[in-house]
Amino acid sequence: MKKILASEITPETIYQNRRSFMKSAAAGTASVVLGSLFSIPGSANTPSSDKLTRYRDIISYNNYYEFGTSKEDPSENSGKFKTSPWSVSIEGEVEKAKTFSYEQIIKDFPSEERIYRLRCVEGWSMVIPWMGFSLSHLLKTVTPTSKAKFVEFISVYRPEEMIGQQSKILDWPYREGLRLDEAMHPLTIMATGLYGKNLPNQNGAPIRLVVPWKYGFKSSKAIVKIKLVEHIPITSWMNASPTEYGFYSNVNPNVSHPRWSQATERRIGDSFLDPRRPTEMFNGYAKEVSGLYQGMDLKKYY
Ligand SMILES: Nc1nc2c(c(=O)[nH]1)N[C@H]1C(S)=C(S)[C@@H](COP(=O)(O)O)O[C@H]1N2
Ligand SMILES: [Mo]
Repeated sequence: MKKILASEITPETIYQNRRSFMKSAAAGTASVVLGSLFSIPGSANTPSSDKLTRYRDIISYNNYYEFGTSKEDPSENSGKFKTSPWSVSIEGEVEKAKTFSYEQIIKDFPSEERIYRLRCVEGWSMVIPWMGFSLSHLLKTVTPTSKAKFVEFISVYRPEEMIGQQSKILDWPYREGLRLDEAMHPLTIMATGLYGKNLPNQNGAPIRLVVPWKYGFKSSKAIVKIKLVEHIPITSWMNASPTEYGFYSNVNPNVSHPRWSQATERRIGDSFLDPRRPTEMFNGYAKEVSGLYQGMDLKKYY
């Protein structure tokens, strides 16, 4: 047998081996399990048959302004960030506000694999095997009131540990928002890991949002508070540049950003000789989510 060098054992190798093992172990009895776990469209696979982005690219090419504005800053500056203890409070227009410890979340809401493409408005994309669970499960436990129309996501504010928060590049803490029905959609997840491991700090540890049909910036990292509200929230990006960033931010090849075309994208890991790939409407989830925007002018509500 060929000896495998330690340097050849990448997270991808381990992950792929474990996946094929789980698949064969499940093959006999799993129709029930698979039926329930993977019944959500797109939950088991990306809409296209895209190759997974390499682990080392996913953890070294990041946007996370709390740790600096260039792509390598988050991996270089987030090593000392403390993700334990951690808790997430859910409050606002709810019957019973709650604060969950990270451990409680892991126990109450089992994570499953979701392979989603993350497309940044800057024009690049990755294919990431997330571990996570539908946000709707978490929101149902607090029972939103009839006034709850939007959900606000507030990331951690800790300038002593987050060097980027020492300057006013954004109005800290980072804030994002969704309409309640978008937040309740089964494709919207709270992610706790990737490649079968806990989230690295630079990818939003210990827990982040992932909304696969919206641009990457809607997927907030290091969330500490989720607030259900009656009125449309102002997000950090809208506040920084209202002409460039709207509330909806759905992936849409037909509506361009003032600085970057949204018609095509460069897949991270491709060579610069490879052609850019066409961007898909709603990042490939048109079938699942276009109903949420029936009758809306998506050029106006960008
Ligand atoms: N708290 C916080 N969340 C954030 C950001 C950020 O600066 N701060 N950047 C966003 C942007 S612009 C993108 S493209 C994605 C990148 O996620 P990734 O680094 O895991 O690929 O995170 C989003 N979430
Ligand atoms: Mo982004």
